[in-house]
Amino acid sequence: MNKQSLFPKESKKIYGSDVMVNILKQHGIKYVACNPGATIRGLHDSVVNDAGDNPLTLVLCCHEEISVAIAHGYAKATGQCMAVFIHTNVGLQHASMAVFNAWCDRVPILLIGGVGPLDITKRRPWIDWIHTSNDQASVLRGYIKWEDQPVGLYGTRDALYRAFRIANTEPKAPVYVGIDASIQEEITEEFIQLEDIKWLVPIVQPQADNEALNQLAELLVSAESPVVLVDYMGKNPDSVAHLVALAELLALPVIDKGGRYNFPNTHQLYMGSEGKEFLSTTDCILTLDVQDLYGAFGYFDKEKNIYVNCLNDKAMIAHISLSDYLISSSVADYQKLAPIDLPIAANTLKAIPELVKLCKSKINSTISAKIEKRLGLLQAKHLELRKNWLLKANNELSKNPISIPAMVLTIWESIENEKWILANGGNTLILDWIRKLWKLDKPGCYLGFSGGAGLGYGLGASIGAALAYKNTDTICINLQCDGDFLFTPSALWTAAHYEVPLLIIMMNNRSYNNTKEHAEHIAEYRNRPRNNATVGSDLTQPNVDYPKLAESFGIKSYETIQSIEKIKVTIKLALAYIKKYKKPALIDLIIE
Ligand SMILES: Cc1ncc(C[n+]2csc(CCOP(=O)(O)OP(=O)(O)O)c2C)c(N)n1
Ligand SMILES: [Mg+2]
Repeated sequence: MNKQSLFPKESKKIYGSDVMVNILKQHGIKYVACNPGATIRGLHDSVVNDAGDNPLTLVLCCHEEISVAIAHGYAKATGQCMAVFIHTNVGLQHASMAVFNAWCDRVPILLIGGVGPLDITKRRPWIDWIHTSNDQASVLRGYIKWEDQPVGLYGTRDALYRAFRIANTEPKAPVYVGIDASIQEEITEEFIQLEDIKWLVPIVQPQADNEALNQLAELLVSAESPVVLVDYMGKNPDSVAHLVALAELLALPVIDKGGRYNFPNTHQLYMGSEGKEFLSTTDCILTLDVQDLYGAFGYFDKEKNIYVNCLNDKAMIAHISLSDYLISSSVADYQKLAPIDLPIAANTLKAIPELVKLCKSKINSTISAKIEKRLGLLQAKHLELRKNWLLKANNELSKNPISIPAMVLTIWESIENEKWILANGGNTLILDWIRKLWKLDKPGCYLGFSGGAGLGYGLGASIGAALAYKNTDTICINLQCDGDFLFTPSALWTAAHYEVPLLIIMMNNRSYNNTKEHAEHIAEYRNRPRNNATVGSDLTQPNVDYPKLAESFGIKSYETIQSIEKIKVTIKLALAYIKKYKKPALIDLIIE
């Protein structure tokens, strides 16, 4: 990078925020989402007046929660960090919910906050006093990986380099740097060294201990009915091929909790997300980046309101993860403590190929015969599972209102020959059916869930993913729950303005259905009328007119769909529109 290209051509003077923006560009950052404000006006000016190479695109958002959700979705779609500029204490409070989601989902985001000015002689009366907080980052402290509020431009330079490295070192997570408005606006007398590429070298990831991996290989090879449980391993998409190799080598059934795309669901060793019968009979479980390990060993019985553990006592458990390297003492997303016989701290991307090598070296003819026999049984099991899932969905095709399995199947049949990725899958039930019925066989085709289950995620995250696919022929699909949507409907403006290739299909049950289910359950338990469960959970009177709302933001929409027959034809029209005009579209679908 040469010095000339770093700063606006017309301007002879270089400002603090020019240096900051160039540091972002050095890291390959392309987009910065923001809702503007006085404490980030220096940064704002440096972005929009950048006459150098590869200027950043400012993605204007109508709420900071949307800015952060966009960065969240973008990071999952690309594996790259986005930056978000956040206007002081007020913007940070709006951003915090979405930062929480990104934290729980272990997604890197570079959050840059405007601060102050801390020097009271530089403050405007009233507003700069209200908008200056001591310890501003305290709003986020429980769910970011690192924070800094540097003093001076040199300190800010170091903080940004460090922030980027920390956010992108596994386990990845959001980081926050609060930058005094006056540092952004000061003229730099000296040129600040930017060319030291040693600051940009990526970290070498930790490999597992050799002895522990060898022990694990021994366990897996000698086991009678070993099982793999996987959840977030696919955060490194290259690890999927390694898991496929391991599973095929040993005929391991794979139970996929779906935090990311981990394993092709069409593979004969894919066994869905529950695997009750495998857990109850296995003698050895390998768990890979599973977030809720204890929860994954069983299921929650809604009727009885209890967790049922399916794991048999004799199973040896080995877990490969770096999760203990990033723990918050305030968010209990580390989950209930689970029993582990062989905990291995390592990056699964590096550990699994090494494990494959070790297992290969231990297979003899007796073990080969055992594996062969197991494979036959597992193939049959996989086919049976898929047949039953499809049967259930087909049996529901005539249901009215449209059922979730039937809807998921019909949407699949409408897009299977298109180039698509699933940017957001609504809620956990819809996602579960997607994993049962869609063909998910390429890394990147499925981006998981919100992480923190904080509503307001879907639309922003989908726009972030769709930004990554702008100017391509891939269409991002968002199965968008109505309740989640109503937290951040103004994200439609950003989708329209930046013309992202996004198909939004409203999962419109005119309800906080999850809330209604809780209300019904508790009423039943207390012997009270179930009918009142709709009070405080139904989103009716008035019904929201989503097509009209979308049109008002300049987004193409279609007549609300009430019957399953209309789904395919409407999706076809919407896809043709998105391909032709390279703009988003919305379909409103009434479901159960
Ligand atoms: C920020 C936030 N507020 C409240 C909740 C509690 N909550 C969980 S699910 C849910 C209803 C979600 O409704 P919708 O998105 O329409 O999905 P549905 O249950 O109808 O499928 C609510 C209110 C939450 N998870 N996050
Ligand atoms: Mg709903």
